[in-house]
Amino acid sequence: MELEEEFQEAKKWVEKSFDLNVNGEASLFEVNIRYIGGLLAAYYLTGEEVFKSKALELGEKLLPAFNTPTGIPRGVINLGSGMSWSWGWASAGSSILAEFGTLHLEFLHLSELSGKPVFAEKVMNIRKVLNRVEKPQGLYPNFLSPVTGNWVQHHVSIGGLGDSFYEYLVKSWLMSDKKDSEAKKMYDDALEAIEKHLVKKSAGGLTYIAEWRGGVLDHKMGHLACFSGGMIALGAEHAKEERKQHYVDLAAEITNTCHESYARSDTKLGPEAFRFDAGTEAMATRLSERYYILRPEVVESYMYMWRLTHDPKYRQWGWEVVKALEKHCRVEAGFSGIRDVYATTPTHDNMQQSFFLAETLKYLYLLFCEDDVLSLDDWVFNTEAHPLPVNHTNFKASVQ
Ligand code: DMJ
Repeated sequence: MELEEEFQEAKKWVEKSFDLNVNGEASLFEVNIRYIGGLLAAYYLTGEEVFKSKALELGEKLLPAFNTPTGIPRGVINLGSGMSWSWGWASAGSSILAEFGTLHLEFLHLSELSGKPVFAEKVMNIRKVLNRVEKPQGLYPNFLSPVTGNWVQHHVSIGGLGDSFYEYLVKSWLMSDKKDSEAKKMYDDALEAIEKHLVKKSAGGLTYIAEWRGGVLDHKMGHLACFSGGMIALGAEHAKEERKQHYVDLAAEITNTCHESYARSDTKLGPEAFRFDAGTEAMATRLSERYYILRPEVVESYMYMWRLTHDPKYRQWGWEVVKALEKHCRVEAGFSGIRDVYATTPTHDNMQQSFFLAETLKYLYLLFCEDDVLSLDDWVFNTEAHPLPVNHTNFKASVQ
């Protein structure tokens, strides 16, 4: 993006001020996707050693979280002391699917770059535990005990708490240059179960993915779940010939539903969650779900759909978002989330989340670029949109 000066400034900060021994509560998942993912991408895009060494140093600091009876990591870590524990709010000391299931891409790169198999071993073990445990109707619940390796609750969601686990299955396969067939099979099987049990069509013809609570459906879709249009589009190209068109259509339908959640608001930005019950379609019904915190998932799906189909509507939809962000979220110091997408003059939450730069703006930029800018043949985006290279050469060693 030619932001040379900003890059030099950030590099200097990483060199001099990035404190890896900070004492306090850090999320293993967030440290991995935001910091390690960001450092790895910066290394691969520039070749500057400082990013590689910081990523490896940080990776080592996460390893104590895996010292559990099953090897499923706990969610919280103190980088200074190496102590780790489970989130207080997660039932019965459980670990979260989207958290321990979203380490694979980065950890394989840490092994590649360091020559140390330990990182790859940790994530391959997670996969082993997941393959061993019985899955209700083929679905993956969101909470697993790191002590017993069993599910703690039967809540299934492709939105928050589940989301990027599924994304990392298909991306693990793509990042391995399509050699990691185990990841592909897990993805295919999971998607089949999701389609069978969670994908629904509203009376108004909108396709959505519901949540599952021990067999009972909650007809709600979170903004977070809107990444799934892009994920299914990404996988569609590589599906069996007879299923390809089906998945392209499903991806397009889900992306269209997410666009509707934006189009039906006054601000043209979408709510945190929208529902399909009691006559409601693609709108938030609860006051507490009306906010927009600059999340990327909808434009992320526009970007993948654009690259897959080149249908100009995805660029038009992306442009609607650009205009809405300018109108409602731009503030003096940057961009802010808003409290109610249905308000004519929404109030700001005074927060610019880091994923706004890492993801929302990056996906918008890529939506309007040529396809060879970070080509999907050569790069996979981690769940924070940090690009990691596809391993076209010697991946085999690290996935066995
Ligand atoms: C990001 O931090 C990541 O995409 C994560 O996987 C879930 N969503 C947030 C942004 O909404």
